[in-house]
Amino acid sequence: MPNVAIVGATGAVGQEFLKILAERNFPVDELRLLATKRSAGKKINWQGREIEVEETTHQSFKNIDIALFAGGSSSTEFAEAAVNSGAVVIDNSSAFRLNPEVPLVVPEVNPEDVKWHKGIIANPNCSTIIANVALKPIYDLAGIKRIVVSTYQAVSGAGREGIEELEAQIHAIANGGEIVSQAFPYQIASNLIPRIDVFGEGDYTKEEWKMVKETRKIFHVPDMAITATTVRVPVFRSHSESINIETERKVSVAEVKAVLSKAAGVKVIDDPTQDKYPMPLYTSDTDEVYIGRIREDFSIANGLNIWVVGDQIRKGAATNAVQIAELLLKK
Ligand code: 2RA
Repeated sequence: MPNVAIVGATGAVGQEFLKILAERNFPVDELRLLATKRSAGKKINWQGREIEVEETTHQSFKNIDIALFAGGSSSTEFAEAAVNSGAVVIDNSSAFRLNPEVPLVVPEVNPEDVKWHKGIIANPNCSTIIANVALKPIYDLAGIKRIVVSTYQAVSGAGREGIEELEAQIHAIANGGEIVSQAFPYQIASNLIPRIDVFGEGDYTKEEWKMVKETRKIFHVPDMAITATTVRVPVFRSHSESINIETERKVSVAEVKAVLSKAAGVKVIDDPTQDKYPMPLYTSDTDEVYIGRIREDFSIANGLNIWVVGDQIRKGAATNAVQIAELLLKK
């Protein structure tokens, strides 16, 4: 059984790693929990074991086979040390995602890319993973000419701080109190913020470029026509995405529903007569990517509109990383 380390074990994604490793019965011999100095010494119970959180150092990875990095700056600081110690790093930060030497993997889309890793495998951005799981069956069915995606991203994407900030602001609005905004540039309660991460080329944000560039890399289509607008919404967990797709080949809505219904990792909830469609309140804490509102886009010859929702911390981060670890074990 592999020895596993979790770097960033006390954060939102790190905590989810613990839950998912247990739920999926991932075989673990030693589990080493690593975090910043501030969290060192904390005791965490996992599967009947009491494990003390240690400060991450360059020496933390001795005898570790798989190192799950939850994200953030620790990846650039410690991933190389983990690889040099012989571990395979599965990294949830954006540090290595576009590095041509590093596979970027969504197990439902490009599992074969795990095979050529050189020590690091990158876990894609949360909104990219959720979109890509939904796009793959349509890509295989009809080819894709162009994608226009608009996201409605939960505060969990900004980690524990984001979740606590929305909670505090809702409380302040209800009880009268000061609204403090630190995790986000503006008040998020009762608001939408059409800016996630920093602005970059062409006035698109880094989050928008992640969706474009990561999707191209995962699908191995470097010139895929894709554009994105990413928006933070006052929802705790689960990102939602409106995706407009122009397919290469004309397909009926019935055909699309049929392939999506059978696709790995997907659950279709789509019954307008019963008012059924996916919503973030009900998809949180689950691993599937939910798809509904599947309609023809009548404004173009081969157009489709779909509505996609997935738990950002699970399939958008921790579950996808653990699935990559499972592929590694199979390999
Ligand atoms: C967000 N994409 O939602 C980020 C998290 N990886 O902010």
